[in-house]
Amino acid sequence: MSSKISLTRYLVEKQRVQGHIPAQLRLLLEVVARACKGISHAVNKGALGGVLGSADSENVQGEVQKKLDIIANEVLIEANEWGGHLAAMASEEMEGIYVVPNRYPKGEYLLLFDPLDGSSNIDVNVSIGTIFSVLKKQGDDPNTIDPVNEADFLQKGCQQVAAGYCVYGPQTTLVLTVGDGVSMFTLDREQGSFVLTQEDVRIPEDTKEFAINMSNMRHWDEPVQRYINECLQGRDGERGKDFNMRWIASMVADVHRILSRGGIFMYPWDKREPHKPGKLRLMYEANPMAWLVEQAGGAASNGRERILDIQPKSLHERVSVILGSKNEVERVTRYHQA
Ligand code: AHM
Ligand code: MG
Repeated sequence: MSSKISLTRYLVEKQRVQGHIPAQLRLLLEVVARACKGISHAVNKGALGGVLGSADSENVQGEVQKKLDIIANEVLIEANEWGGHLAAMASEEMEGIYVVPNRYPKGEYLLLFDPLDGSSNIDVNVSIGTIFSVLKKQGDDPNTIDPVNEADFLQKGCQQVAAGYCVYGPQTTLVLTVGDGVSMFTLDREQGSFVLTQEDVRIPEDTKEFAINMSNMRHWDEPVQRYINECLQGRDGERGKDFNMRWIASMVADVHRILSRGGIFMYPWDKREPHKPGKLRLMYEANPMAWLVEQAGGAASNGRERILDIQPKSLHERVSVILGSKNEVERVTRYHQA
């Protein structure tokens, strides 16, 4: 790339030259990126900033919150509530939706996020991230008609208008789609801005790398057992090739690797908590990642249907997730239909 393109310029061009996004959405994405920059600085400081460790509280899912979960949630809310581009927000860390206070102007967008994904990695200095999804409030003018409520959020993933994540790893990288491919931006700390470092990201259709928490193997359903067993048999088995395995326990970091060099990621339903469809959350984890992966030529399924086609019934709904290189995801889906 001859001259550096900042995220701001990239978005302005998407709005002005290509007409792909409205001004309000451009503003929203810039604000989310600014918030991610703030979270990245906090993550970077670690123990020096007093941000490590538990917060002695639980979120709506009954999970113990880390200090950084709460800090990241606050950074995202404070950055986004006053700009006039949003009607409301929803987060993994908040039970109900957060309606933009009446003292601020309201917009037509809805923002969902997992403020700090991979929380178990915070204190051990392993990559973590922020995942976000943007929907448009359906129907009427948000300034005059019905107040926003949870039902406005319950839209299928295929209705997202923007989605992305920011991974806080050796580099801080923001990955974004507005429905015309996937672009990556690396944070230039000296300049304080995200710089475009990869456009038109593509996931290879085939792979020899899988990501799953193997310690749960005995709890999986038969189709997932079958797929992983075949991978483990390597060149001596059905697949005729050796597979490699990676599991970072931060979905953001695992998906980032898959967008960078291919692979398949799975967090399937398992028998530990049979009443839950999976561990990961549909609306602010699976949907944005599924759209990014599809936009990069991959596939995303719950084993039975395309993730982006699932009609959400509640904000914190969980889902089984299988995503990544297309041919592998289709194979696992076939095994579920057998
Ligand atoms: P979190 O949002 O509370 O951090 O939980 C989601 C994370 C994913 O990032 C990751 O894929 C998974 O949980 C790891 O779970 P496990 O520790 O069961 O392997
Ligand atoms: Mg998460």
